[in-house]
Amino acid sequence: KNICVIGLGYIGLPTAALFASRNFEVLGVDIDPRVIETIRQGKIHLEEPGLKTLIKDSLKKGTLRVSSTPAEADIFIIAVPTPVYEDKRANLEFVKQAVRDIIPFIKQGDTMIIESTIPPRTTDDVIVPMLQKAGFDPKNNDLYVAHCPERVIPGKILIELVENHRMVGGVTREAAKRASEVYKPVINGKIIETEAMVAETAKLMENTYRDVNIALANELAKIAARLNINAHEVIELANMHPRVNILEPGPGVGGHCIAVDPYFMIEKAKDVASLIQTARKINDSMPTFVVEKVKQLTSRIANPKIAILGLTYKGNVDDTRESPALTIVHKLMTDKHNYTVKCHDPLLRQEHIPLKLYGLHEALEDTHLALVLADHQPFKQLHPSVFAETMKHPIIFDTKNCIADDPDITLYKIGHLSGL
Ligand code: SAJ
Repeated sequence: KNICVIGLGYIGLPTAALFASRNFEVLGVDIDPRVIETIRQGKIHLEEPGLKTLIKDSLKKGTLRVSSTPAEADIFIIAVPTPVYEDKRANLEFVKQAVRDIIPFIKQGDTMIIESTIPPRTTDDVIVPMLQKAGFDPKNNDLYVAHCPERVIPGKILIELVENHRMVGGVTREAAKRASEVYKPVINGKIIETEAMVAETAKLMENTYRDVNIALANELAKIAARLNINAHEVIELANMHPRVNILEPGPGVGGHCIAVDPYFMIEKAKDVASLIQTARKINDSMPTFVVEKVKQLTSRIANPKIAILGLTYKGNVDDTRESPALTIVHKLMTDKHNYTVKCHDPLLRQEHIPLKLYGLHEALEDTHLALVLADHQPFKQLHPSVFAETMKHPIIFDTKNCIADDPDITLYKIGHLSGL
């Protein structure tokens, strides 16, 4: 069977590669000519373990081709981004454009799958009417339309793409069945057939659940700071209860999913989505909380120098989208206290980020405070002597609970700010 995948980002590219590796004929389409050029050269524009090899092999075998324009296929998979407008409503323009772009190539009996995250009811209320206008009748199965959200975690995409359970939400029962058959040959997890609007909402609630629970951990960190209690120890002990699982506090919630998806729920029922809105506010307040604590920690120092360790939205990824670390760096750089800020991130390359990057020693040298904002593996393995030998006064503020304590350093953690 022929598959046309629209959008070759974090989801579309691994999806195209997976199908191509299982000998489907796959055409990957992206509007960005640089993406197409890079892939044609056997390279990729994003870091993900195992992906480069998979793509190289499929290009060599000829099962994967890439292009700037779609072509006829039996199955169309849309995996384009859904950004948010300034007011946080979903911007569906890329999704709608992808539908418009493939309409000339769709024929009766084809399957069309939307993997992009979209607000509840979008498949039925926005996508289906577009197809009806173009002369199709998906409600009567002349075209099989389904929403099949992805659930993969960056850093483990190729594993989770195969192993995770998958929900396929059809506009009709038959559409769900067809979509489920698309994934069956490549997925080990269960495939559950449902309605499009249930799949849309379930996907959003997964990320909202995580956002709300991280907010709870962050609120605990703030309360613990006020009361001089070690929140990390509280969490460890509370989580020994068989039905409790408090997540980890941190510098805020970043990435393109958890910091964004809850707004898609809010926009559809703002007056009743109060917990979800509060959770967003708490998580968005964390960069300010971190900066306040940095101010307290450096209050006796004139022109404090700060080393930032980690700029990505979480550990072991090269993605800075919605990263709270960037908000924190910006706040520090524009603060009246005249902070000198030197950033280090072993996962980022200079050309990908407008901030100047320093090597670890250069960043730490002569600084008063090291602020850890991502739990990259190399940071977890740092020997405390690295801080002790390079810094003026080795004070470390670890917002990701990843640095080992040691008598040679003064270590503060986001959930354990004793004395502040
Ligand atoms: N974070 C915390 N404390 C925690 C866990 C995470 O502060 O205890 C922060 C992280 O540092 C990061 C943010 O939350 O800034 C999000 O990270 P994440 O690892 O929780 O999730 P993502 O955004 O990388 O991927 C999520 C996943 N969703 C769920 O776990 C419910 C993934 O399975 C989804 O496929 C993905 O969103 C998506 O694309 O929707």
